[in-house]
Amino acid sequence: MAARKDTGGKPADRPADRPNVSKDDLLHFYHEMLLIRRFEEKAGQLYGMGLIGGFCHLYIGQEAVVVGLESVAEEGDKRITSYRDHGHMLAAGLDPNGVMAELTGRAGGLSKGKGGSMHMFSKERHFYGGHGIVGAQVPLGAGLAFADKYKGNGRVTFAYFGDGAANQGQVYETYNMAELWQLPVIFVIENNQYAMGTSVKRSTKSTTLWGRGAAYGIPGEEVDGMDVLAVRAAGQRAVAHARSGKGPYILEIMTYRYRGHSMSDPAKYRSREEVQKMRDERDAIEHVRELLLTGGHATDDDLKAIDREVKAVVSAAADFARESPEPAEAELWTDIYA
Ligand SMILES: Cc1ncc(C[n+]2csc(CCOP(=O)(O)OP(=O)(O)O)c2C)c(N)n1
Ligand SMILES: [Mg+2]
Repeated sequence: MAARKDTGGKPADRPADRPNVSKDDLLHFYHEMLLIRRFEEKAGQLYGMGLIGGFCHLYIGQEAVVVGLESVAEEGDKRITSYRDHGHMLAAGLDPNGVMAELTGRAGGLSKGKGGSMHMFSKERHFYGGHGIVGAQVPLGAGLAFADKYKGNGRVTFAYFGDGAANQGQVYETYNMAELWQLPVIFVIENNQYAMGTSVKRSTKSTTLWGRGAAYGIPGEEVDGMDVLAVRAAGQRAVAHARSGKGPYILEIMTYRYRGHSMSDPAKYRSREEVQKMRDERDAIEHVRELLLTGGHATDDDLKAIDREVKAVVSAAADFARESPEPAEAELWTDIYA
């Protein structure tokens, strides 16, 4: 059974010499992670102004997970995730304007303003949601992989879920079937240490979540989710396994969300110091920034130019989301089953 542990530590202590990472890769990671962070900060602001209604779960702090894994995905690979999905959509290449306008419930949104934060979808970019029921996307992800195996098209599916979801029965039924049928699916546990206000330690006796795959014959590993290079390296191993017909693989990616569970979370279950310590010592964007600067790959001015470009994209998305019209009344009767 494959098993590997990353050592973690402060950004400066982490190995900078991981294979297969070029200057362009580092610049790309920096850009993508920053785009997600600034987008989410803007979404938080629009929510505060009353322009976004309903639920809104921000991804700030977890950016390296999806950016690292998207860097090993190939065209046609699929992804499916929970309600904490804005970052996954941006990393999959969905238009920030369409994502932001969906948050504000406008006609220009990816689901025509009828889905909101948790319910977006893009067949073109192989993004299959956005799911509000905890864990529901896990068997659906195996179903996507089943279809690809049936077609023999060499595609893999990334099925993302949280540490809280990892205690659900349907996850283990899925593990069994996925290994039995050797489905090309990568189960990605985004272990951000909390399920709403419940810490993993309070909810879970055996906290090595990836290790549970052993009961089904599925290999896996724990990954430092605050290090995009570690995520990419683990992603390469997982994809090589799944794409070569060896079946599923589990990545338990240790990460952290800086904001509350959703916009309405007072976050009384953890201390300010705990959050601040992660921000100060483990921030994934800061890590890549350091690698770029200390490696001589970019100057402070280069990075400032990227910051400006990202801010302009996000600001344009917010303008688009405010100016896009409300959905027409006739839309009540489209995209429905009966
Ligand atoms: C079946 C089900 N039970 C409960 C909820 C309420 N709920 C929404 S999010 C959540 C916590 C899930 O935590 P985790 O899987 O760790 O994901 P995270 O929010 O940390 O990304 C709960 C209990 C739900 N949406 N669906
Ligand atoms: Mg969680």
